[in-house]
Amino acid sequence: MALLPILTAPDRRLKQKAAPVEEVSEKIVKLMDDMVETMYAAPGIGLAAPQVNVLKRVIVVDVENYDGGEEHNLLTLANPEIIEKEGEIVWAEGCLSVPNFTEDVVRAEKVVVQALNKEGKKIEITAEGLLAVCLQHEIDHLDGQLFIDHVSRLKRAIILQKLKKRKKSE
Ligand code: GNR
Ligand code: NI
Repeated sequence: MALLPILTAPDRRLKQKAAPVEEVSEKIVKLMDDMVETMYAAPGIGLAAPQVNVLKRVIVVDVENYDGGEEHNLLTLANPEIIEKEGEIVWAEGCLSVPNFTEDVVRAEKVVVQALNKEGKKIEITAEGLLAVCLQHEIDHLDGQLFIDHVSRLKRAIILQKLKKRKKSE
């Protein structure tokens, strides 16, 4: 297993659409394992492959990873798709690719997600609350979207300017 570096905004590689996985091959399983290790180390409750500079539709999620500890409720998914959504929820979201900022984002309160699991089997996940929020956040990454794309233009501009300044001073 290996820790992967996480891209931070602004970065055009975070704006690209990721390609579907054709088969959950050994290579994809290795990517999933490295992403899980990277997510827990960060610590984060989710991670999408484009954040580690791999343009494939792979995400990992564990919303019980509050303390960056052990595996609690881990999902490792390829080609996740929202097939049903319902209701509205506002959550103060953060992102490992937008470090040290949080903003309220409106999402669906409940979602049903179809995906391939680590064994390559087609599964369906019914989620609500934080898990639903996190799945939508990760699937957004696969389409080149960050949570700041869901806030006002002014807020987004301020955050991006601060991120740029921070990058320059590094
Ligand atoms: O660690 C994370 N926390 C979080 C909090 C609220 C809503 C979404 C998230 S996902 C984020 C990790 C991340 O950047 N995943 O892409
Ligand atoms: Ni994110």
